[in-house]
Amino acid sequence: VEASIPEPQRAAWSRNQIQSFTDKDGFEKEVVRHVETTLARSMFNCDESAAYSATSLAFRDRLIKDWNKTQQRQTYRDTKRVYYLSLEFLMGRALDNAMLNVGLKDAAKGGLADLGFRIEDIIGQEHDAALGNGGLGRLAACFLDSLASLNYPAWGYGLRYRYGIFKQEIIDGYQVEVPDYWLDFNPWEFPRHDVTVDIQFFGHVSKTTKDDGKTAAIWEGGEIVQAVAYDVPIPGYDTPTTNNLRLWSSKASGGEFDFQKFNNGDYESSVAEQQRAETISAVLYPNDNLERGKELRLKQQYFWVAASLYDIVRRFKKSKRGWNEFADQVAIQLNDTHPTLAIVELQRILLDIEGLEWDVAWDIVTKTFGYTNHTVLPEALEKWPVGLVQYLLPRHLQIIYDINLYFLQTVEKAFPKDRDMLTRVSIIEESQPKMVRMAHLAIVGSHKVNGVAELHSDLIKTTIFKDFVEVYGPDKFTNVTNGITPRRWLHQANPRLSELIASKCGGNGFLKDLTQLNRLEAHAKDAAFRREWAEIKYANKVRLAKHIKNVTGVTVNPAALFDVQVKRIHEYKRQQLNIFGVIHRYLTLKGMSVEERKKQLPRVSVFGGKAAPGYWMAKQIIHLINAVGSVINKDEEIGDLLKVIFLEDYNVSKAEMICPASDLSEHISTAGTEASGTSNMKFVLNGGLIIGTCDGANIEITREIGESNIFLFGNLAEDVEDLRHAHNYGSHSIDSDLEKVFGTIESGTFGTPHDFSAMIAAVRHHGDYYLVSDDFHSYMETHRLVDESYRNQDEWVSKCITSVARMGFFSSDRCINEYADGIWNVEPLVVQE
Ligand code: Z15
Repeated sequence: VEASIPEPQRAAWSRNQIQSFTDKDGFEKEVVRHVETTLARSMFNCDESAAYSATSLAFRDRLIKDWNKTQQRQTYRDTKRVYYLSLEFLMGRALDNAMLNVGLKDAAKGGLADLGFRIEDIIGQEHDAALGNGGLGRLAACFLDSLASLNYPAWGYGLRYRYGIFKQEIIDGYQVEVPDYWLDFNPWEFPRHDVTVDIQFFGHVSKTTKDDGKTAAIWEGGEIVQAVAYDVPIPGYDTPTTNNLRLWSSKASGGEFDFQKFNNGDYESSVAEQQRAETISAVLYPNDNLERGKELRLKQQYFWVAASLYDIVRRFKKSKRGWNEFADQVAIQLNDTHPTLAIVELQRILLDIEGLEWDVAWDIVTKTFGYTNHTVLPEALEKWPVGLVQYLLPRHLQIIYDINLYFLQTVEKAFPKDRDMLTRVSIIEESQPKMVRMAHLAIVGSHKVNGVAELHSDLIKTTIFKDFVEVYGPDKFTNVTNGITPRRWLHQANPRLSELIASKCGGNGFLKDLTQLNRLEAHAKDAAFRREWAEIKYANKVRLAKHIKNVTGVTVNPAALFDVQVKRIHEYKRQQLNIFGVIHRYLTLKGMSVEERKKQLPRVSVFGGKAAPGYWMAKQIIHLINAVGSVINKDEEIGDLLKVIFLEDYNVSKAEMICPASDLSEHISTAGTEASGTSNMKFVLNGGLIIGTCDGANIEITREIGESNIFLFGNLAEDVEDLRHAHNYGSHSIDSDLEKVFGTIESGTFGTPHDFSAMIAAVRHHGDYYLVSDDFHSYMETHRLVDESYRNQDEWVSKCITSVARMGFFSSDRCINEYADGIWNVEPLVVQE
């Protein structure tokens, strides 16, 4: 169809395209047009929801043009493209981001005001796109923003879950999960019913002899599920580049109904079959840093990977290049091991369908893939039972065995007679049942493996992947420290601070070159600047205080120190350490005279985060936080001196309100367990300080901003193993202050003590794996330092300004440029306007 339209005609059409709005009046006209035609409503009953829809549609129209042009440009120039495969994209809201990136937020603000709306209320109408669990999914979203903003030809590939991460409600202090049905009205996605891929499952493999006498494998039988593409435009900031995020949705192949069955009167089973197919993309697995080995999850992985690879190969073939150029045109990044089957699938395509020789194909495969590891926690490392893979993907299992065979042969040559080495590095774990180790497969099938912060990248080389460093040498392993997009996490989340920074940094250039923040450093000692800075922080705290009042009914004093820990609830992240610390603080206040109390600094401890629905201990932690809050918050003796808030349903849009309002945030994981952390960066960039352990990116943040600007405490990663050993085989004495906390819980102060006995037992009797007791004293001492430091507001605010000035390194732009240089070998596609 495309080719049959003569070029002059096409050129004429593109010249005559309707021009998008460029100002307030143009915007208003578009809103009215969309309300009255697209939405078929009258302006007389245009409510906030309709205004949101129409505003989104107006901006969407603008994006579509840039998006089309970007795709045309990338096709025409045909340079190397990056494909970012991620099972999660935690995008949050799109409208505000689109307005800022396109640069017409002020026009929209004025236009909406004319129509009687406040822009914040309209932005607030949007439902978060929450197709992710936490850090890993949000990192993918930040990467898409940077890829587009830096003009890289890049695609994201993911799954279009009908249900994203569940909504969390807190009922009687307990987490209750509610389904997140988010697709009701989503102007940001475009169904591509013409872009579909048939995906095969089950069946069997037979051998056939080809014309040249060689044998080839044929995978036949089984069932087919159809993948349908849904495209989401990803606008870059201050550039016309608008990339594509392609999400796959599953449906039964062969249309709406199986008419054969339908006509045979088997209506019900034909509908049932359709529903079974749709189940594949129905729901995001709500586990963060935990793999549960469910069959449907493996189906999701293959469905998404196979559809994406088909699409990538189809696009490559359009260029009419030879296979020897594939890896020069295509870089595929595996976000964790979830898409590792892509390695096997590409090898299958090249071998079985394109007829390449094994070695030729394998060379292409390994040059194409890069693998990012995000955790060393053993419970998060993916393994699939061999039997399950055999049943679901029989041909892939054969290929995995062959990959393993050739790999082990090379290992054997390098390490003759080292049986243990072979057992350790094998892709197949010889356990009962046998398992496919996805991380091993990902390493063997990629040319680079990276961790996400320096400590983490060192740890994977010395622990879980140690043997592979011996096999491949150290150069295959590298570090790319995570980053965040300053567009969303500063400019959008904290517009007033962004504006103040711009006034001292020579305009908005810092949003694209975050190192320009260093121009702020000179102003840290300027009293007037500090006042403006502090005033903005205070206003952000007032806003959060209002939200807290609205959703919990608790009044908090915005002048208090806001101490925030928001992230997934996990024992390794140690929210239990925080709440034990809060109880200790409460006991200390209760033990004081009225006079003494008056001298104390008021605090608000804010918690937020979801527990995986099956993670019982994490749910107990949430319960304890709420139980403690409900006692302390109504203790009149304590009043403003201490409040404990659990904010329900923490998500991206709430993070955008919370980060700018924090004075102190907690990043207190057991050393060596948090691969990087990224909210630590968000909080510092918004002018808050950190209390944290020497873990993940905290270490590099400290190096950048200076030791005097961060509150570090606790044992080091290198000591963790010995401490754990001592707990289990030596004597294990619990910190005496922590014992007092336990005693208070056990006395029933916060409700039925039995509810919390498992949390206490984990420390006292079950080896205290996360070193809560070992770090408790140093944690409390460090909190005392925080109080002392906060009393000197001039010094505190200069610390905050200095820290922000030194945060340039943590932009996801820097991070993406490192991937582009060191792993993908791709260049930006310069846009000539
Ligand atoms: C996840 O959110 C992370 C790692 C994982 O293995 C899974 Cl399954 C989910 C997080 C890390 O815990 C966090 O430290 C890191 O900052 C983030 O990925 C992005 O790299």
